[in-house]
Amino acid sequence: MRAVLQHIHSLKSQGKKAFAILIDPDKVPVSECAALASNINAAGVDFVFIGGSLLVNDNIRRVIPELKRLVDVPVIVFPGNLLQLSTEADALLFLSVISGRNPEMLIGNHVVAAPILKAAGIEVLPTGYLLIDTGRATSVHYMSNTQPIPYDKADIAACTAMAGELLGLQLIYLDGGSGAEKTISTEMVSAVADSVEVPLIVGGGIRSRKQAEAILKAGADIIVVGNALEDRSETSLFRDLPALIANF
Ligand code: 1GP
Repeated sequence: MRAVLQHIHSLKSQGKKAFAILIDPDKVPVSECAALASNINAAGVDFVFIGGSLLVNDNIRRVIPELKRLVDVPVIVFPGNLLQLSTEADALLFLSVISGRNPEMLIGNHVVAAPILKAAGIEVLPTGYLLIDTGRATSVHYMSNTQPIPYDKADIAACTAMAGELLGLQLIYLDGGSGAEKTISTEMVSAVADSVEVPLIVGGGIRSRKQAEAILKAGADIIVVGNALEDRSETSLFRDLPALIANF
């Protein structure tokens, strides 16, 4: 097993939870990477995810190597599409959108990416991505051209995650989409956590310590927060979430 996946497994086997910050590279000019990295290092974030459903400039090419150089934790590409296929990070979420039925998102893009990833030797994290309907269409909903799993259908999410695990995927990511109005329900998180052995990542709409705690208690291994940390009024989350995780 390679380094980042091994680290995720080792945290899980020790009963430790983890906190990933999602960086939208459109919103972080290279000139601001040093300040951001210093916040990340001081706060005790466990992973940096970077990517977006649709990027409107080419910052990602410069931001990934810069953050990799500056932060103390693994930098992991969370690619919204093939144009974000950077091989300069520590690892890349090789996402199959198993909640949907769009063949490009299930396997097509992967065929195109495979030789590039293999040649680069970047650590690839085979991940079953489940998009959940959290009330309104998010960018990933539209851009992936897939139908999300209904909010209250925990059984569909659990069976989908089981199928992903049986297919050999190494991580399951339950996502309500960036900027989701509400988080995924704790019922769904626990149904999925009880159905698979592989580590469970949960994100989308987490804006408070209370929400994060409920999702972790329901069985998430890694929580992902993006939008709330971009909002300067909520920067206390930078302190609160690592503290919550350390005392879990
Ligand atoms: C989105 O799970 C991430 O893919 C994070 O979502 O930006 O709403 O925190 P937020």
